[in-house]
Amino acid sequence: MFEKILIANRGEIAMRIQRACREMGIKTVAVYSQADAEAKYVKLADEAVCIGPAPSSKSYLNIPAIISAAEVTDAQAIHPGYGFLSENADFAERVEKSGFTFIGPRADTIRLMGDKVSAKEAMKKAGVPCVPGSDGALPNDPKKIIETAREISYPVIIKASGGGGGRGMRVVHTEAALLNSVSMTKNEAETAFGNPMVYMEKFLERPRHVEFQVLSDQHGNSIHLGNRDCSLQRRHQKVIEEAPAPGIPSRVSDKIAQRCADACKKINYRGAGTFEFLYENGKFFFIEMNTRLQVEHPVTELITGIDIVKEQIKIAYGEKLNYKQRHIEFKGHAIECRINAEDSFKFIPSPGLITRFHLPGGPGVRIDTHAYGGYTVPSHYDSMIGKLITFGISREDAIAKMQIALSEVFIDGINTNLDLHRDLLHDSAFKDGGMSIHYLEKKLGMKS
Ligand code: MV4
Repeated sequence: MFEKILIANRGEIAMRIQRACREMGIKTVAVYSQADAEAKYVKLADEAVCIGPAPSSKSYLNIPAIISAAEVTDAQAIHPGYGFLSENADFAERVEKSGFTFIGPRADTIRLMGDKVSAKEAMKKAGVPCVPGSDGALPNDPKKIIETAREISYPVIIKASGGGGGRGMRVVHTEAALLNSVSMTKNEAETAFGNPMVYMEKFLERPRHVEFQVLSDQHGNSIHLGNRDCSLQRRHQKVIEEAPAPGIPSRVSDKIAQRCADACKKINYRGAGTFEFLYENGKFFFIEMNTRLQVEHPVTELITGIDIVKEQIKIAYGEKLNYKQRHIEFKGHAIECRINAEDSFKFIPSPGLITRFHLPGGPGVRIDTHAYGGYTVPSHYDSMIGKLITFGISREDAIAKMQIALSEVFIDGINTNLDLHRDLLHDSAFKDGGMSIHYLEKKLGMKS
């Protein structure tokens, strides 16, 4: 096994990856910006290297600084976590060219999935059901664009191939608006992603966001770990996730999950991955694939008992998966609340000193956080300061545990979104389960 891994990330996920390494007897190297010099994950690591000033462009996104840190500490592999460089194909390539193992898919796979047109094409070919839409990128010919939209039927959505995660999209309701929308989206895509390619899909009006977790080793074995419902979101930021997605017949979900695992085999995928789908009227439609560890991975860990980070490390080292699909058992229900340093209803970020900090506990309660009383939340990064995850034998049980856990949490000195979570855990639509991606924004009065 690797003797030493460098973790190219910060915050709760740096702590999470360290824990997996420690269990496996692997030494850890933390990298940190000047703003994170006093952070818990820096103190807990076996070694730590400062990689630059506070702005992430100069630190957590600084590829040469991170590779140098791996060189000076003799790390053998680099775990990128999520965000930052985790889906940067050039980073993965430079890591491997420098002689380190990138804990994630090969650079060409990251590149394939980063381009949404090629990702969709690859998945369609591999037998994964996709949203009906244009055959690849839209051509320049206005007649052909109009014809494609008529075939799909309105409303349609124009998406930038270089976008994803909600960036570079435009909904079109009428033919009168079509060509202008296409050219605006192209222009924005060129500016934002340096790639003007756009594609067209049928716009699904009230879908749920349901994703599937997969693991794929370097010996042709691929398994799925079931699904997660991530529909409760605001401005493309997930707020609460859960596994399994409530109310979806297991025969429908299992079939799609198996298609995802089979697709991994076909494209020779390596590592952990997530297939994102829209789910509407009982049907799944693939939209994007994420080639990284996701924030919400703990809900899957709790219902399967599998440590996804340890699996990532074993796969990267070249080990075979220890499980066949038939060994994966799904048990109970898990819910995750993302705790952010921001106002509960105005969503204004609230960095600063946490004066008092009390966490809940008890059976079925998991907390992934780097925060503590006396910690100062820096203003330079994402506002998420931790995740509260509960596991119960049923969804109702997981909800009850979350309600109790939320009633025990106490964070003073900064504003948090805990009151939003307290509200949502008593919301009758949430308790019923299966809300669409628009539910939270409607409830908050944002009119999507
Ligand atoms: C869609 C869609 C409706 N129809 N595609 C937004 C993020 C990106 N991953 C894809 N997104 C969407 N694609 C079709 N054909 C609606 C969304 C969407 C969305 C998707 C998942 C989670 C939250 C969302 C919020 C707004 C829109």
